[in-house]
Amino acid sequence: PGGTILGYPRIGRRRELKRALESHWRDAIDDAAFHEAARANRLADLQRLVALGLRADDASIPVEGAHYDHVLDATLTFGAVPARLRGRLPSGLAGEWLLARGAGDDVPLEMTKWLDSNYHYLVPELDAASNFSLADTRIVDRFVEAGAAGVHARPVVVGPATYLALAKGTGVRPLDLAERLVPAYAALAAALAAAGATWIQLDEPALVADHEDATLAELQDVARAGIEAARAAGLRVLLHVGHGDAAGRVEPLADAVDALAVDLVRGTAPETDGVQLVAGVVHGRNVWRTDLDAALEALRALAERGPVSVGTSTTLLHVPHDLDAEAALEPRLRSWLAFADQKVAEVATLAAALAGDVDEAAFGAARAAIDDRRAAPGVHDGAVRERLAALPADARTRSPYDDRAAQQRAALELPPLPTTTIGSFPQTGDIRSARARNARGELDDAGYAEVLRDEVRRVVALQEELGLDVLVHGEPERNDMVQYFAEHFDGFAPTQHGWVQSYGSRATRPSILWGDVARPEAFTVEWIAFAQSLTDRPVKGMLTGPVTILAWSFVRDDQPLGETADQVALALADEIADLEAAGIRIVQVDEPALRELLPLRREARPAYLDWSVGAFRLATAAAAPATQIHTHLCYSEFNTVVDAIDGLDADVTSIEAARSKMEVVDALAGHGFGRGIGPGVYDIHSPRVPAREELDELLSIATGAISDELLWVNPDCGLKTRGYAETVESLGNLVEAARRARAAVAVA
Ligand code: THG
Ligand code: ZN
Repeated sequence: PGGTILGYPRIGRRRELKRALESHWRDAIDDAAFHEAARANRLADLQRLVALGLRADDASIPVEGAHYDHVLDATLTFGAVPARLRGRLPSGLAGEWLLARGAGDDVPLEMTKWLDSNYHYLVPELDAASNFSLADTRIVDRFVEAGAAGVHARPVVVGPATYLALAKGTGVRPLDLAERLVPAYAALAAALAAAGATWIQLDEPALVADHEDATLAELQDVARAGIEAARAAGLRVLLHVGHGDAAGRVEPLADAVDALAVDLVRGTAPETDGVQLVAGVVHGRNVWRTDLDAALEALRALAERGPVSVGTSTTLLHVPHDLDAEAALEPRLRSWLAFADQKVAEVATLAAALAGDVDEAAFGAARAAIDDRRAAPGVHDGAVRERLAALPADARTRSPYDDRAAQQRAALELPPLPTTTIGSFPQTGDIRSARARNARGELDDAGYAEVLRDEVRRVVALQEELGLDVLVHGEPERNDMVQYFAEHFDGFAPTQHGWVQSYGSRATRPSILWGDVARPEAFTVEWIAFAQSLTDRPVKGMLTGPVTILAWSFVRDDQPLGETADQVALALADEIADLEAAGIRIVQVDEPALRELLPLRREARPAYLDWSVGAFRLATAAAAPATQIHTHLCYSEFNTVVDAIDGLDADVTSIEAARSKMEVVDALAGHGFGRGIGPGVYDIHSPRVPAREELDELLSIATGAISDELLWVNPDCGLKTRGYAETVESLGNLVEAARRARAAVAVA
């Protein structure tokens, strides 16, 4: 093929799929109406891809089109029903939603991040009795559907090695199930071939992650078995290994495949002479316009070695649909950008150029945009750069913890085992609708601010009544914990329609970090100080940390991430200084994405941890010793980053622990973690109210392992997605449990 992409956003240009999903979930539309909406959305995307210049007749266009998640699609396709639901999973959409969302006592499949992205997939749940077959024909049906619309498409499915590598096994090692799984791939391939398919795309990103040598060899064998099964059925196979460097990982498979799609943005071309290479020169993860000159040069060099076609470095699932929807973006910034549709056009332009047909206008425009960006005001801000260059040697160092802790104890006078929450309180329909009315101009700024202040009053009063020790203002003014900061910093631009799927029907609008970052004026102080004026108990200032702000934005690609992170850190340091000046004694700087950006490859981790931990320390080190710095991390895989968490040097760290029954406290104790720690005592991901016995049990595990002076009592995470009824009851139980634990500790 001339040019191709490895995948395309599925949520719809105006989030049509989100609306269809949520309507179906609340029974506002029936199965037929849902299927029709999903079909219309898939066909609109196919037509768009043809209009943008991909060929409709030669399998250049991928078709995937999941309702909720492509890993869930594989689970359903191969009938990998979890043991706990075997024999009673409803058919059709009801079964799909049960796996995705749970119902009653049936919990959903676990959700986790797809590689190093902000996309969450549903984890296959396998056991020794797991069996696989072609149980569902959605992948075949979507190929046929595309054909009826005039597109001879390329079906896409997660390959067997990656499917098993991403799965969770109970009583079985998932990779040991490969011999049972591969025949199901053979059945799928046969069905596709019978329906007229000529190619299949097998996605095997697990091949580029970090593995023991033996495991890597095993993954390669399983990937090969999947490829051979598809070829035996008469299909040609495009093996896609994006999200990192495929060199050194895919060479043993080169003789088995018909084409190999590799990520040339983050990796290098493997030595696979003679194999058709789909060269991923157009970045699938960021939003910057491609340097077409450089890309064409790279393509021509590869073409000397063997057959080459043009591709994206990964699926385009991780970027928004269309830059043309962004009417409010500053035109100069817009000229530097490419969203999914613009990237498809770049692929087409490069494919034509590689074939000898160079569109001088397109190349000229790309060149001009790149030159313009380099020299544009704001991209390099002298004041920001001078400040960073002049940092003193101790800019990342606070005074010793013991000194700080003594000063904080005197300033805060908290009881042992202090209680607090993570920061956000439920975002009620009233708040969301006030924000929407304010955006539409139907509610003026003063009226909107009054709605928000009322909510802060309510949240503070509620926390006092419940008897919490360290209060929060509840964050009603924030749409999103990153976008809100981007909106108040120089160097960032928010988007209007730049939605990117996070999981299921949920999406975020990552902001574009295009220039040097600074904070023109304080923006959280007004809210925190207002909340503090309502109570004598300490109110925490709430900030999002530099690593998380980078992880959940589209970040400039013209300087190392560490430099950008330091700029964000100084902007946050300015905000902390203003909070302190306003009398705030505790500041929390959340880093839920610290783990997410951790490189897949072990050898890249020390450098990452160095800049990420360094940026957090730069943001917080200028705080007075008496100011207590908290941080919050949203995951339980504590072991992988325990040294980094220690390195943050926060006074108090809260962390998810309830779902894993406090497993982390052993890791903490083992590590000798010597600062404040709040392992979450209840899971906020479900509306369940934790019972008294559960809280007592978790707290006794915590008090057994952690010294009384260091232990805090808090939920697992923020309460933004919860309702008020269960929140009040759960927090009431939490405060009671803390009191009982205090009494027990005092006796001991
Ligand atoms: N903010 C950002 N990225 C994130 C999270 C976040 N990534 C990881 C995690 N949290 C993802 N979780 C969610 C949870 C809820 C929603 C999105 C991601 C969500 N989105 C609304 C929706 O799709 O309807 C839109 C919210 C809005 O108006 O901005 O509910 O917290 N950046
Ligand atoms: Zn959290």
